Amino acid sequence: MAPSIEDGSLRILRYEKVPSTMDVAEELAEKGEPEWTVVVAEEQTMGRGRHGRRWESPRGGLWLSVILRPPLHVLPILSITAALALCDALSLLYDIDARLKWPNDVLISGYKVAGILVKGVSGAYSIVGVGVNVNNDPPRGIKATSLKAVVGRELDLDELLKTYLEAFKHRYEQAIDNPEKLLKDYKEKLDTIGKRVRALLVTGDVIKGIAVDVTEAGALVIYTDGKLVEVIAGEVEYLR
Ligand code: BT5
Repeated sequence: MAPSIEDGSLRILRYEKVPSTMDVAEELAEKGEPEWTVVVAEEQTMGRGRHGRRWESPRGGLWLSVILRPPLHVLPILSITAALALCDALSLLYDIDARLKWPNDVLISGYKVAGILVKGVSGAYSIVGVGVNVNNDPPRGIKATSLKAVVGRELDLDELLKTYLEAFKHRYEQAIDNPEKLLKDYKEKLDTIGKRVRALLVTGDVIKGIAVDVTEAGALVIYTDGKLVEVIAGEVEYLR
C-alpha cells in the first residue's frame, strides 16, 4: 500500500494494483475504518460491475471505493447520489453534460463513461465503487467512451479524484438533509424518463413499457398494460 494522504476529512489510500478496490475497502470497513476512507487503485485485475459482471480497469482510469455509513433513508438513493456527483464533477471540470441512465450508468452522448457499484446496502457500512474511463481506452465492442476521447487530451486523474470526492460529499449531505432536492436534480440528469424501455428484473421477469418516473426510493416507475409498476432493481434497455 502507498502512504495515505489525509486531506481534510478524507483519507485517501492509494494502491498500484489490486484485484478490486471493493474488497480492499470492505476489509478496511470491517476493521472499523471511518467514513470517507477512500481506496484508489491505478489498476484492477478483477474489477467488477453489478451482478458479478466484469469491469475493465486498466491503467489510466479512475477506480475507487468509498466507505460510508449512511443513515437508513439514504441507502436506497446512495448509488444515484454517487452518479449525480460524477455529473457535477464532469460539468465543473470539463463542461461536459453527462446524462444518467437508470439507475446509475453515466453516459456521454449515449456512451457509457462510468459505472457505480454499491455493496452492503444494509448493515453497518456501505461501499460505493466508482469506475470512470479517463485516460484509458474503453472496452471494445460496447457503447463506451473515455473522458480523454471526449475532451481530446490527457486529463489529470488527481484533479478529477479531488473534485469528484468534494462533489460526492456535497451530494451525500444533500441526500441526508434534502433528499427531495437530490431526487429532483437526479431526474433532470436522467434520460430514461419518457423512453420506451425493456426492464429485466433481478427476478428474471421482463417488463416492457414507458418509463414515467423515479420514486423517493430510487425505483423506476414503468407504465405497462394500463398500470404503473415500480422496478427497484434491474437492468433497463431502451426500445425504439
Ligand atoms: C457498473 O456495473 O457499471 C459498475 C462498475 C463499477 C466499477 C467500479 S471501479 C471501482 C470499484 N471496484 C470494482 O471492482 N468495481 C467498482 P454494470 O452496470 O453491471 O456494468 C458492467 C458492464 O459494463 C459490463 O458487462 C460491460 O458491458 C461494461 N463495461 C465493463 N467495463 C467497462 C468500462 N471500463 N467502461 C464502460 N463499460 C464497461
